[in-house]
Amino acid sequence: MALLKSNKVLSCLGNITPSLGVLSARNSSWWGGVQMGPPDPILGVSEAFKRDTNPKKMNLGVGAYRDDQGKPFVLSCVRKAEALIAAKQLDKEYLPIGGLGDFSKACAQLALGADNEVLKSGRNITVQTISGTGSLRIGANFLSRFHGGPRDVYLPKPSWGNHTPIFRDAGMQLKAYRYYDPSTCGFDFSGALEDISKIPEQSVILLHACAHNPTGVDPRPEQWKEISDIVKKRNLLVFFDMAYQGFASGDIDRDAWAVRYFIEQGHNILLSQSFAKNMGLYGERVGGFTVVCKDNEEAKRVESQLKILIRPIYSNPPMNGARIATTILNTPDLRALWLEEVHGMANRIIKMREQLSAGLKKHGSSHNWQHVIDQIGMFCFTGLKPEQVERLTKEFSVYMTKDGRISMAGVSSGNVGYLAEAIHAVSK
Ligand code: KET
Repeated sequence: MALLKSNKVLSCLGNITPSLGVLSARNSSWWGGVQMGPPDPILGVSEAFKRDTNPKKMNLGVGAYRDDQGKPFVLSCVRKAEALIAAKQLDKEYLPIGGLGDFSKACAQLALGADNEVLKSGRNITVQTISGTGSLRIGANFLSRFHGGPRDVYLPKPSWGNHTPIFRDAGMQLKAYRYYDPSTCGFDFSGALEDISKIPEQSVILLHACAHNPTGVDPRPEQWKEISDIVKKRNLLVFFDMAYQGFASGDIDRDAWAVRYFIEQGHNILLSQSFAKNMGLYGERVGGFTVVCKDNEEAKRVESQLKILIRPIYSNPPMNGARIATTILNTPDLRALWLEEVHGMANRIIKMREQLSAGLKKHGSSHNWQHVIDQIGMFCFTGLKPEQVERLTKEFSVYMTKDGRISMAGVSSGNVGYLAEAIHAVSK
């Protein structure tokens, strides 16, 4: 009886037409002024790729490593570290604001070298961050709040597309220095030196530590030395972005050379690190942010402010990826396996560069594609024009960023021939 009654009540309520007041509240809009924004220049490419039904489609947009079957690649050292961690049945308590202490230590050692004077004297502060992007943003926020010099950040031209919004959203102003010379598809050394020598003192300069994105062009050691001299003369604050340690040469230490050289030369740098690429931990979001300070006392003060900055943004970072990276870095067998695997990934990309260039020749391309081989790291800055990129996508389902960058990490023995044919077709 009671059930019947309540059912009746419910059906009654269902028949009630909402009053005008309710209707208008529902139909009125808070967000009428919000305009449709454009898709992200890099991650938007992956979205478009997913919608394409062509079985030959290739995603050469985002810099994410694929194996030679074109499949996402989880490193064996990662699988093994995960098994070790699972067996420990660890808790899921909050990490400290600055993240897992063992991770931060291992992360700084990896970049600076374990015997670096900076680490021995404790004049660095390294915090665990939400991958490289989170690290850059924490750094940008820190600059915005505490850097006494000009609010200008000088980026290489071109730079990773996300650098601009990261610093801009943190309240910094973006400027640029010449970096890439389209006529040689190489480093514009004299242009860079000339521009850097005119940067107002105490400004911030962003340098890609290795495997420059998107150009794949790095300064040589003797060029880095001159850059360091000029940067010192201008008294600039250096922010290194190291998202590809190991991907340039296949050797972790060689790829950290510029960072270590600058520190040796007395630059108290800021450093962003990412383990997305070199450990394949993309979605785990593992990174580090380091400030090299004058001394340990300064490092302590900076640390206190980094914590104050991080706490209201995300409170503290996630633990899983940091545990994986720490286990790999601190377990000798796994670390050795990791170094081998990094080498393997870098080598596979080099092979693809050679095959792509050979394929273009085979198809009779009359252009000089030497830069496909010469450029390093994950990307090739092809020099293709936006119209050619558009044709590659429309006619061949080859997805890449509009600036002509292709992620070589997405090329495999199975599709390199098709890519060469497609590039030749739109560039002949
Ligand atoms: N710095 C550089 C130079 C960089 O290329 C990336 C990622 C990052 C930092 C940050 O990566 P994270 O996953 O936050 O650690 N670049 C690739 C992915 C992306 O755009 O998000 C890319 O250029 O394809």
